[in-house]
Amino acid sequence: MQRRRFFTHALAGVAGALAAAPVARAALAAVPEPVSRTDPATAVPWLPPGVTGAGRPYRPVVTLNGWTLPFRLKDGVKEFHLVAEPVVRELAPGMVAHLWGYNGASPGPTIEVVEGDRVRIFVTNRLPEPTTIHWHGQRLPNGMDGVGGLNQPPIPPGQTWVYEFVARRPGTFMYHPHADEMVQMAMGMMGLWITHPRQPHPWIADVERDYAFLINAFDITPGARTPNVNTMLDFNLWAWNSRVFPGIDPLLARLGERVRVRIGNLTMTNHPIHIHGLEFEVTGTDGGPVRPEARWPEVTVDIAVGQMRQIEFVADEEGDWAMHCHKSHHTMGPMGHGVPTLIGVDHRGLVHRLQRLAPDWMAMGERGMADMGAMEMPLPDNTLPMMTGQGPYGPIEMGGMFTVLKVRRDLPTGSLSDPGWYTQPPGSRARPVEGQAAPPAPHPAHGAVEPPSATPAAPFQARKPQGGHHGHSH
Ligand SMILES: [Cu+2]
Repeated sequence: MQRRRFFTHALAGVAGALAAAPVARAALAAVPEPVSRTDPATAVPWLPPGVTGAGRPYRPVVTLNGWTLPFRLKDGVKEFHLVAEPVVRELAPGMVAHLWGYNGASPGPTIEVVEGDRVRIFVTNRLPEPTTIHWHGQRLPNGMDGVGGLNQPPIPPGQTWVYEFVARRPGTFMYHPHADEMVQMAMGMMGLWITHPRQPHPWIADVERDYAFLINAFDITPGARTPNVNTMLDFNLWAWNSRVFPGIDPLLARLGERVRVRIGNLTMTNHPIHIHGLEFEVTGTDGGPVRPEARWPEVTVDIAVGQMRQIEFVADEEGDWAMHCHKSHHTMGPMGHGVPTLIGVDHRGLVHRLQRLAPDWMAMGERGMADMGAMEMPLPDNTLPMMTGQGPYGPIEMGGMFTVLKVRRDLPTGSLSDPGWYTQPPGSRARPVEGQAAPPAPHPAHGAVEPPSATPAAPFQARKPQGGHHGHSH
């Protein structure tokens, strides 16, 4: 199979070859040449150049840490080519995962069309087992719905099949396999589908920024690269578009811009997505746009398994605003489930005895886990820390489903280049109060506070740090 690298800064070249050059060889072939991209950076969105045969012009969606699949226009039909295949995905700097995806990446590229478009999607199966694609949320003929065994036989390895239907209603949708589904989704097979309205729609606002991502999760044993595909609930990597903090790009908006964020959940649990600093409304779901009189303000939206939520806000407050899943273990990197709670447990005698044998040993977790965000713990290769990320004022102590919404007065229109950290106006940041030092809380081991009930039987936890952290032990 021929591969074409998808250069984000040479979009016109790719687009020209695929969409606007009817005499090009690719345009005459029975199946469009697949386009592949492995770079995990957010791509400048792809806009079809001069396509008038189908659909009105639209403002393209920005796929967070992803990209949009170019199409070829053939006799008024938008033709796409998806290749289901093994991929190597960087989840964040320092960790790659061996996943399955589409066209070089997990998730696969975003498909973006206009209401009323006739769409033809070629699907080549380069996996070692059969697959299908289900077009979640679409109105389509039953034989195009992609449930293996029910709507079609599964696509055997090595074959290319074709789906064809009209994108009948505007909205936010997704695609994923409906064959060996638990395995194939646990391996990262999924993608977004955006259908823009053909006419100005009373319930669909024009926005200056339109972001989209899928929530997904993996269970990868620290040190390993391939997900455990039989895991049902105990996932340890909580991702947006197969990226985890600090690998998730920030969402950018200029002060006063109207912003839409489209989020779909293909994990096995719900995710309450929370944005700091402003309020939003849910303006649509995978069932369609929400009538304006049926909306209410929120700062957190719970997205259940298999749901999509489209939220909108006006970015009218400057700053760096946290945006994250509100389940606190979903904003952490991989951790062992066997770590006991040690807050309030006095390790001093034990640490002294251990240190006579090994001077570097230290106790961990006695005062909470925040130390872990600051120290460089020795980790297995290809493993991310539990808590990480440096902000302008120190460690952010996050991982997993966390990023930053950056609202700036001077951001250029449509710019996707990170403006750096926000400069707070003088005197507008929380500050210490002089001369008000509080005495430390009494140590619970000396009787002031009940230790957590789970701790008496818990084994002692110790980690050998790299140099320079001796001050943490007693
Ligand atoms: Cu979550």
